[in-house]
Amino acid sequence: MNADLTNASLTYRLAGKRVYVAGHRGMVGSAVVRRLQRDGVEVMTSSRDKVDLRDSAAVGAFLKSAKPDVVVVAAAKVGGILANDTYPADFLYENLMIEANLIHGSFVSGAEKLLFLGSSCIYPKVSPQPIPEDALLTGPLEPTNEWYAIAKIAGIKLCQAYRKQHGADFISAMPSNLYGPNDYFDPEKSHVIPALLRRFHEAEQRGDREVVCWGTGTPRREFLYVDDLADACVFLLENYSGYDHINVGTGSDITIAELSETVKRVTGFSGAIRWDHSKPDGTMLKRMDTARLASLGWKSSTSFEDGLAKAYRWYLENPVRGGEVPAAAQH
Ligand code: GFB
Repeated sequence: MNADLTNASLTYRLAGKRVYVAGHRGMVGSAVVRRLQRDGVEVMTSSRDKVDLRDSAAVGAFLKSAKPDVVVVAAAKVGGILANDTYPADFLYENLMIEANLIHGSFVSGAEKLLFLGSSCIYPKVSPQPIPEDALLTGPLEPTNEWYAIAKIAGIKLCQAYRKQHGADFISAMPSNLYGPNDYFDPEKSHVIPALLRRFHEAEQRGDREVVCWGTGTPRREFLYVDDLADACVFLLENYSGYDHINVGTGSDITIAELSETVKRVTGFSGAIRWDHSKPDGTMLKRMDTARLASLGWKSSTSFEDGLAKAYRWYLENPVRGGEVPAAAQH
């Protein structure tokens, strides 16, 4: 195993390895599975009814018998700003359990490599823009998502601890706000893109005169298409072995008001937009510094217009999934 505590690049090939993707039914996990299968890599998954990822004995037994070479931790309890704020115990407890079980179990079962996925919400509420990796733990978190953020910070620290104590080649990547196929299109609990695609689409279908969006519309967000993240995951597994987590984003952001206008155009809604100021804005700025990943040799390739059109097409073609509660799914 690689015990490097600096940030080393390396060449590790996934070809011929057995890769376990935890959270394969979710948006991120399913994109990682698609990406690996495209390359002919052997992918393993576990079904929720057989292996509850919150159960350490079940996860330990599964990993001991499956013995994957590589593990991708794309499983998590996820949701948008209101879900995070409403269910703090679920977001903290479930995410701590899932990641601790998978990271420890992977170490015990002898995995050669592990990739843990977090979120840009790990950074302080007020951070330099764009946010560099070393802004972590330099200030207070955004209150609406501090529970999820604390769990994700613990996941980064677990990877670093297993590297430091045991020489395990466990790495972490922090994506910006994600969207794409297999997202969770719930009007209340989901993230802003699926929520707005659904709300504007349904309003257009009913012929409504207005659509309500949350907050003031002034916060800025950086949106990354999930297939680009999956590509970055493969890139990092093959080219990075280091102690520090790595930001994954596009390097550009837009206001929520601009996003709403774009969703309005894409869905063909012709009415007005009203802002509900009783709903939280969350953090105002969240664009990440992606220089470290760029210096390793990766950048995103899907334009926002293309990605949004693909996400909307997926929603139209998968109406049932639209309101379903997701299984363990990473966002
Ligand atoms: O996507 P979202 O829930 O995530 O909200 P966060 C982004 C912004 O969109 C906020 C506004 O300013 C919301 O007020 N917004 C407008 C809406 N209309 C809507 C709507 O209908 N639904 C939603 N959901 N938002 C999450 C964290 O924060 O980011 C998670 O809570 C995770 O922990 C995720 O890290 C990536 O960017 O505010």
